[in-house]
Amino acid sequence: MPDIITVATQPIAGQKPGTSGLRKKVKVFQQPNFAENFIQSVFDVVERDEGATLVIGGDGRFHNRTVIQQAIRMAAANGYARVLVGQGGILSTPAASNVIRKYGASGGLVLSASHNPGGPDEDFGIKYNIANGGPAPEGVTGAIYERTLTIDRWLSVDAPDIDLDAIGTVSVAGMSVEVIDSVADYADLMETLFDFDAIRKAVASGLTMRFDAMSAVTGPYAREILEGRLGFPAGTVVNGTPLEDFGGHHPDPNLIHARELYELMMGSDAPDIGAASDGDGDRNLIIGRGRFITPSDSLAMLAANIECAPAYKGRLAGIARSMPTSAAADRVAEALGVGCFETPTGWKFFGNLLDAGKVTICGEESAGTGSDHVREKDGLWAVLLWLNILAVRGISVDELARMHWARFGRNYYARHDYEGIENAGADALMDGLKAALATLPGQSFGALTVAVADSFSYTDPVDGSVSENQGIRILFEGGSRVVFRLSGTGTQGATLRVYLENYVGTDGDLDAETGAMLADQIAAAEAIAGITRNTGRTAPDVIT
Ligand code: VG1
Ligand code: CO
Repeated sequence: MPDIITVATQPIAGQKPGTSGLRKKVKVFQQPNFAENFIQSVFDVVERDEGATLVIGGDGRFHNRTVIQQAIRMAAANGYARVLVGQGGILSTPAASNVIRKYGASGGLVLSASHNPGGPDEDFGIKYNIANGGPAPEGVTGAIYERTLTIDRWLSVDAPDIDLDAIGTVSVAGMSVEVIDSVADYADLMETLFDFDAIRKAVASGLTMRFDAMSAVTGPYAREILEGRLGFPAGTVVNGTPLEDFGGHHPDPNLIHARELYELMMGSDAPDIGAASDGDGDRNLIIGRGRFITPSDSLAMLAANIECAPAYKGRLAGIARSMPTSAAADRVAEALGVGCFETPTGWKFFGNLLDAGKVTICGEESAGTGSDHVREKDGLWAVLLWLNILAVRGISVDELARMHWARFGRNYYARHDYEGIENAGADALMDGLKAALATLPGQSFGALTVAVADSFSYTDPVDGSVSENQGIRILFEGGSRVVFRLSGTGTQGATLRVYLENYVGTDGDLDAETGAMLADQIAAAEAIAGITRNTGRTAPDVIT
């Protein structure tokens, strides 16, 4: 046993994990004991055997290396036998999920605040993933939080920082620490899933793309796979070097923060496909030449064409989507005769369904798509599946989208975000909605009449756990809807998300402007929730 140092501490308020781990300003994480309290709380409550392996990696943002060095010392003091850490402290979120699974680790610490900006004055985050490679479910995050309320000491060892940049194995107070190649295992996994030969042939015959890594974690992964293994020319990947502050940008792959990519794709020099990924590599943006694909549509289109990818041929068990994600995927599930599941927001709710073999592909409207190959959403995976489908079918993104809508109809969809609003106003808005639920059915707002209004509650079909209050749903007669929820990933004030959806059948207008198709729903959302009255805002900050 190493000499263990016991450091006295006290509980620190505000360590409740949100939608995806604990996210705070870097300055908050830099307070004495803040990160240590949380990490020790994890080690105190999570399941593991003697001799357990822990995976550690992050998205490379400011403060990543500092926390990794401390976490390694704490792991040694807490009885772990082995730590696997990505070179330079880098592991994308899906790559970390893969490493946990591949090497039989008991879990992992994923250090990321995802699409939130990075740097000394921006955001940092810590998330714990369990042995299946997925985010800890609510039972575990709840136990971690409870522990942060009573913690009185954390454990460490007297050991210097290790060289995170040198691949190889070192000992830290008797615990083995392996610095591993961040990319190789992940790239090998992708090669087992997709028809790389077909994609290589398409590239050789002129398929072009741009991948914007947004100066975040996917740069090295995209270069190795797209330029290295698939033969896209050098320069296909732009902003490919991970920076601690993401070059001062939000590494959020949407039409606002990936504006340059969007403009390229709408212009006359557009390549066949444009794609981007977020801070930690689990989100994806897909834009064809002249055609943006909403994440909800992307899930449906990928599911409908998943047969093109060798690893999925003949084994699509089911499709899961988060509640606010559009119902486009449900129509595909119905047509294919496979299971269809609606979960609360956050990837942790997909884990049980994937483990039980009930679903093969999952997605969220927030640009997350993934499958049972890991237990996280996976940005590059989605891009590669799109490339695989385009290569095998020999069609463009736009053609594929039009064919899809002609067969299934189209779910016009948008999300309006009101960011950094006052907590009091946000709570008043949600409380007002809850209080009005019983009286809404039958009421009309402009052209729309409410059919059903409820607060979404989910019972996990595998373990029976219940998660309540997962968003307010207003379903209108005719099938359109509005959903309201508060974000669980922000670090300042509250963020209100309003999700808008309107389905048009195959005989309707399948190529209209989204804003126009949602005008009635937008007006109804304001009338029902009093957004301006409660938030002081007359327009959303971000529309995706
Ligand atoms: C957001 C998204 C949600 C996603 C979560 C984590 O959560 O809406 O779909 O799972 O971020 O994604 P919220 O609570 O802010 O709406 V990531 O790429 O930030 O790890
Ligand atoms: Co992310």
